[in-house]
This record gives sequence, C-alpha cells and structure tokens, in this order.
Amino acid sequence: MKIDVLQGDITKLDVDAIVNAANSSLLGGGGVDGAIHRVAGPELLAECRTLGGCPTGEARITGGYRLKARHVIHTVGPIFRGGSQGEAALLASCYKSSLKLAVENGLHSVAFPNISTGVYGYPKEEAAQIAVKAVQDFLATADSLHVIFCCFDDENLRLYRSMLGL
Ligand code: AR6
Repeated sequence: MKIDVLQGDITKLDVDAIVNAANSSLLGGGGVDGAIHRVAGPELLAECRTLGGCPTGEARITGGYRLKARHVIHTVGPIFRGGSQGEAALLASCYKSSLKLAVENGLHSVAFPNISTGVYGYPKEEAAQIAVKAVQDFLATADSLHVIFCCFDDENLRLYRSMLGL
C-alpha cells in the first residue's frame, strides 16, 4: 500500500487510471472533467455516451484514449449544500467506489483529483479528511494499490501533505 501526493495536471500522469470529478450525465463539463475530455479526445465522450450517466457517489470506468493513463474512472461527487444532505458519505463513496472498480479491473496505480472541491464547493479541509480516511480504509484491504492524490491548488497540496505527513 502506498499513498503519494503531488501537485499538477492530472491529465499528464502515466498511471493505470486517473479519476474524473464528473457530473451525473458523464457527458463532460468544466474543471478537471473538461481538461480530461480535451486531452483524451472525442472517443472518450463517445464511450461515455454509452454509459447512461452515473448517480452521485458511484463510479464508472472507460478507456483513456489519448491520455497517458490507460483508463478513466468517472465518479460524481456531491454538490456541497451545507453538509447536512449526506455529502460526507457520498464523497467517501466516490473514493471507495473508484478504488473498488480499480481492483475489479486489475489496476494498480490510481490518481485522484480533489473531488467536489471546485465547482461543487466542498470545503477543502473537510473534503481532504474524508478522502484520506476513505482511501486509507480501502487500502487496508487492498495492499497492491498505489494511490496518488493529484492536487491542483496550493491549499489542497498543503492539506494533503500535512494530513499524510508527507
Ligand atoms: N488536474 C488536476 N486537478 C484539477 C485540474 C487538472 N487538470 N483542473 C482542475 N482541477 P472541479 P467538482 C481541480 O470543479 O468540484 C465539472 O464541470 C480543481 O482545482 O473540476 O467535483 C463537472 O462536469 C479542484 O480542486 O470538480 C461537474 O459538473 C478539483 O479539481 C463539476 O465540475 C475539482 O474541481 C464537478 O465539480
């Protein structure tokens, strides 16, 4: 079991799968979702169209097409509405569902963006605590996985480094 933290553009990573912070249509959007679709190319959207969407807290896997990553795991984070609408459990479920799909597909290295902390407005510190705990809990049962938290902004990088002692 291994967890790393890095700062940068998730679309550049050479890993078995990058996780996309998608919306429930799975048909693209802004933020990291837009960046992933731009680099992967139209074949990714074509495959996403066959999936019929994805509920919040769940995940779906596709090919990576023109990305260096072999696969994209699309998960749908909760929109933050104050915290009493089950957001924490849904966000934890995004991380767990994504890692479950990775294991089911024989993947080893998986990179996550900071799901829900952009357009969906999740407070970064709470989101990081949930992400770290969900991944650590999962890795206790799947020790061949290498998980990378790919942070984009300085605040997330600082939070993940301090929570993981890295
Ligand atoms: N690489 C890594 N992280 C990134 C990148 C990148 N290239 N670009 C942005 N981030 P967001 P959400 C970070 O808004 O909050 C989309 O329109 C960003 O700084 O992408 O889950 C979807 O279609 C932030 O920390 O996703 C949905 O409609 C994190 O990625 C909606 O946004 C997530 O920000 C999902 O909102």
